[in-house]
Amino acid sequence: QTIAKMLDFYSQFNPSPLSIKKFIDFGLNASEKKSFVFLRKELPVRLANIMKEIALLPENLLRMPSVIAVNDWYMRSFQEIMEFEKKDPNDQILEHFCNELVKIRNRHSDVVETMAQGVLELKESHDVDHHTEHSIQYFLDRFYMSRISIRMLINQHIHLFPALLFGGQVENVPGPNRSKYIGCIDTQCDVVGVIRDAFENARFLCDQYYLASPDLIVDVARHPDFESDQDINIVYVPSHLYHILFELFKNSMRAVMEYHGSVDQYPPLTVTVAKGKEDICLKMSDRGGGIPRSTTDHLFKYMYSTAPQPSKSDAHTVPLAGYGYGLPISRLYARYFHGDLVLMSCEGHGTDAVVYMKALSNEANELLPIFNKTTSKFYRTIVQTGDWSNQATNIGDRQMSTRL
Ligand code: W6P
Repeated sequence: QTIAKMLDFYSQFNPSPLSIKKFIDFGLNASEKKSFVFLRKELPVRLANIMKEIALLPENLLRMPSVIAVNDWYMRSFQEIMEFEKKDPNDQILEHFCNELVKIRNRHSDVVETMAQGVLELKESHDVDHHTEHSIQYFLDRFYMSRISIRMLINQHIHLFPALLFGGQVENVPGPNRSKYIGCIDTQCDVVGVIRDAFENARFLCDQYYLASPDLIVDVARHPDFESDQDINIVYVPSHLYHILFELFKNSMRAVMEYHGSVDQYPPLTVTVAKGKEDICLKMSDRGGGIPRSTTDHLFKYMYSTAPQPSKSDAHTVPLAGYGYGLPISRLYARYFHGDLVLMSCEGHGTDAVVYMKALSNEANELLPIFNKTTSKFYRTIVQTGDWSNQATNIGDRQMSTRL
């Protein structure tokens, strides 16, 4: 069986999205054997789906050394999981599987930076037209989302069934010692705690660079009928939430510090936390002068933010690094379990960033890219010409009005 044949085979299946609730049920009830049998099919399906899409990238991007490297990692990982296709799940195989997953996860740890490097290589060697830029945006959103999901599956298996630690399950102990974690899901995730944690770490960088930083005010919105002083706990992956908030805090702090210059007091950042029936919302507000409405959308564009990075040796000059891939990837983390990240700015005043999460764990389903005919059509179709007067693609119209 050639690898190309296996890729064709597994890419015919759609990935099976799991909800947070399913992850938890699985973590509480499923045996290692069951997890193994699920993953040896689901991982190749998710890998093959996205590998088919890599193959559709613009040719000149596919030829960039960094993109070739990333593609090789995927090939190798796919092949390694194929080795388990027909294996009988005895203890030795299960342990070997776990070790292979750790290997695969580590192999792919620098994928985001390496793909960004590939886009840079393309920019430096070619003129990137509108359509290519559009394809790359579309691809990277899907590619990074696929990666988030694959890492989630791998992490759950590794955490639930650690191969070498005490030969088995440490998380699944019943009774009072039972952890509130199921894999990387915290069943009582203290939202305000994660907010303060992300704030403190961003503040550390801010203080280093600006020698000052804004304060934080956390405001827990409460329904008047529920006067209880309870913390807001949710079922979520704290590392994902932390990633999003750390990124937002860095952006807000930089805006506040740059906008106000040297003053004694900086306006604080405020985070409002609200828990409704359907959504949990975190609204982070800064008074950092805002950004023009016309640039809001650009902040989520990979090509817009792909500027050559300052070398790592002068790290102290980029503590609150620019809009790298931070915002687009944070939005993917929010969307991964059907939440969202929205920016609303008032130029001349400040910016609100709202993070939405699903309040119900059975509605927090993975949002996954699937590869099908529509996908391949997307990469071949040229960008539609707009039919509103404001669209720059209407070259003919514009010339007409200039002449009049
Ligand atoms: C700004 C720009 C920005 C991006 C993301 C989050 C907060 C902020 N504030 O001025």
